[in-house]
Amino acid sequence: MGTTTENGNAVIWLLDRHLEDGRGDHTVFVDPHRSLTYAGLADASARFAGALWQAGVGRERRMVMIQQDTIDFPVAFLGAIRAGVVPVPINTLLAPEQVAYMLEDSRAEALCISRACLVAYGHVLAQARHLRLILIAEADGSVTTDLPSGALNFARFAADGHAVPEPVQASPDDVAFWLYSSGSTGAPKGVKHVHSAIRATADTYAAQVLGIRADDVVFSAAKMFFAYGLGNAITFPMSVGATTVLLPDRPTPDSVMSVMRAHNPTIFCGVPTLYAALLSNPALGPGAGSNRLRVCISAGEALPEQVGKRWSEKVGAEILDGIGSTEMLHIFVSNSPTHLKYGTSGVAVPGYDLRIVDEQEHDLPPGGIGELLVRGPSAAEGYWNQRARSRRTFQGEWTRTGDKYIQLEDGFYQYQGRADDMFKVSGIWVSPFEVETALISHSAVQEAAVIGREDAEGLLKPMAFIVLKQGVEMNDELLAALKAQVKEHVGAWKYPRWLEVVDELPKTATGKIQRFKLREAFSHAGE
Ligand code: 3UK
Repeated sequence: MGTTTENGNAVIWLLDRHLEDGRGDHTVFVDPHRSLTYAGLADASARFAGALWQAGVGRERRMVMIQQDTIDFPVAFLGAIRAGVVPVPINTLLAPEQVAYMLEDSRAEALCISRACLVAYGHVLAQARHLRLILIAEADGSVTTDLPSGALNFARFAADGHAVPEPVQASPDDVAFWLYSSGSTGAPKGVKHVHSAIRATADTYAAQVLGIRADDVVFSAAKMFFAYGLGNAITFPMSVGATTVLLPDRPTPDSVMSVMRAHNPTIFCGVPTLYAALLSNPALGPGAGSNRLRVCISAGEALPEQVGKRWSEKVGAEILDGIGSTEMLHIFVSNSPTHLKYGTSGVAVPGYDLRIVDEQEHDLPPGGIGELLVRGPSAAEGYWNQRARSRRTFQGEWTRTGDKYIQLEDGFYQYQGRADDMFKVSGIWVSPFEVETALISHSAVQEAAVIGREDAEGLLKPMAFIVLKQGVEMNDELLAALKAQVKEHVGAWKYPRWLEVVDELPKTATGKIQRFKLREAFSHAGE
């Protein structure tokens, strides 16, 4: 029919617009080895897009990214979107089995992986059936020749690409990228996000809550492979032509403060565990090392009230706690600089509507505890190849969060825990089920149950209850072996910080472990 429609490819608004508006020479990303301007990023991502096509990776094919936070991350992510290839950033700390699952589930044809991540996953890549392009990115962007067989160097690959003249024609409803989200049971789900969702998070949260400006310098300790870090470090600064500072390594109090001192960011983004760790560091002072810090944000799990208050006193900048999810892409309930109450998640972000419902789906009046439902422009299109779970989570315009909330008399929303048994450690999901599975796979363990228990800071950490096999005695060696088992099989941050040997676990008549009983007895602060 030959109708011309506007190109809804997210890269046009997020990136190419800045060149047309004369901001091409502004710095967009800085990492420990390199920096890149908007014009440089436009060129690098257009070449990367062209190189993907030259390599035969077509539209709608998936490209998994196991990348540290360096300049190559946005080059790959935005280059893929420019080409119509679907980038799928995944957590760089996952156990090899989980990476194998995601490569298989997504049927990814391409993979970008940081050199530092290669050791852990080398054998997984060799077995991934659908991969036909593996790109190894060096931390400093150098061209190296020491590569596993069949793999190519990222920098060389991108440099050799013929830049695509313009982003592939896309509808605002076309799927632009995926992120994996884990649930309480079953395998992780590929969450499909559309092109227009990217701008939607910038127009709502970034513009109206953060009030982000062109002269802001953002530092997100939360990595870009999380929806949280992706929005903080790519979408929000790029929505206004601002700058992002990247830290490829693990964010420790020391590494975070050295970035703060070196780059003086105006906006800092972290998870509650990191704020708590920074507060116990004696070197923490005004601005956390930055001479122009204006606001901080926290998400991933609830920010304990005392952490927020102590930070605000000591650092002189507020932390805006807000709840977001992979399904909604970013934060949809938040505190703001002008409307803030520590110990709550704030109020609905402009552009989003909320409901709190009981088990019969009836709306509850303020003061009632129920499940939080949200409606807004950044909701995902659904889960990849998981119709039943998509139908349960995405109900028409409303997305079920699985979180219990209460609306206080003053209008603020307060988190009350998960509707199921999942909990977060350092902002990352822990499913009791997967930790239990790892424990049980040890020959000494008969049964296991895992709950989240508050540590001295009021932050959740895994606690395990185990029934040992007959004749087995607990000792230091076994304890260490069980922790190692969890670290190795499900992820380093998920190991139980406390381990209690019990004679039996509380169970229902049908044999389901009653974790809530253990929580009632043990979830208070431990030593
Ligand atoms: C929990 C919170 C209390 C809550 C995320 C910001 O965390 C993000 O996405 P995930 O898919 O997890 C979503 C779940 O995490 N949660 C997140 N923030 C808070 N609970 N207070 C909070 N402030 O259970 C939610 O359902 O990993 C966070 C932006 C984008 C994100 N994807």
